[in-house]
Amino acid sequence: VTSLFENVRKEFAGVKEALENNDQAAAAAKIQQYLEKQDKIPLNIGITGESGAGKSTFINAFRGVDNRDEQAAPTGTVETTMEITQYPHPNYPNVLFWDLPGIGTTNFPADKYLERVEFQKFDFFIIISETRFRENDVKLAQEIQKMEKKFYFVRSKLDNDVRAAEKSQRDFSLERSLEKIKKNCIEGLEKGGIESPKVFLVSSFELHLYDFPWLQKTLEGELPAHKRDLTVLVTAPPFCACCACTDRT
Ligand SMILES: Nc1nc2c(ncn2[C@@H]2O[C@H](COP(=O)(O)OP(=O)(O)O)[C@@H](O)[C@H]2O)c(=O)[nH]1
Ligand SMILES: [Mg+2]
Repeated sequence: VTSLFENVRKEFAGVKEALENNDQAAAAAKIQQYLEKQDKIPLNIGITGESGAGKSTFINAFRGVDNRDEQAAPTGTVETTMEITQYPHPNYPNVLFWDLPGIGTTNFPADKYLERVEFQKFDFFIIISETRFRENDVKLAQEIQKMEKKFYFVRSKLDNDVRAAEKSQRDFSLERSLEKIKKNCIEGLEKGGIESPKVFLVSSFELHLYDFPWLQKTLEGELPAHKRDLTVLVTAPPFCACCACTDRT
């Protein structure tokens, strides 16, 4: 935070100087520069969950990349790599998705997981979970909450659930099936002490269906909020935010 204040102090010192010289164009240019820099503030999203839950496929789908593409995050194989790769958001290059290793794998046991993936690096998390609601998912959510970070809970592979329900229920109703799955996730998280969890039902193979459009919108809503947090931080006391003067008003 100190260095952040220092940077802003420097930015605004330039604006102040330009204004003192009656050079409004220069002052405007400095402010513009500052705003452009704000746009480049990265938002790091950790994509997490159990191995095989669909993390890499979700990242690919979100980016409009087919699993078979060369630039795709590798999918479907047994996780042997410990490498953590980042992929940029298609519309906001400053938003990065991090394809994290599966929780509960040998190298990343649940209790050491967040520490090993260096959770501090991430602004927030998306937990991906398939089929049944898992113990590890709750543990992860609890740990993330404890670290005072935010997360979304994505229940993946909805296409599979819907197909199975269609084939096995005489009185199949899509709406009821979706409601039941979502309720199960929300209740599981709430039982684990998670407050107002955000749960999205998604199929990475049929991205336009279910909750993905809502997820996308919600995520975009996080961007200005994330920046707003920083703006509050940089305009807060202890120094007068308008310039580099020493007035502590
Ligand atoms: N039917 C279906 N299969 C999926 C979906 N997402 C992932 N998969 C499959 O689930 C397997 C594991 O996916 P992957 O993305 O590698 O999981 P990760 O280990 O969490 O990264 C792969 O065979 C994917 O093709 C989905 O939305 N629907
Ligand atoms: Mg993967």
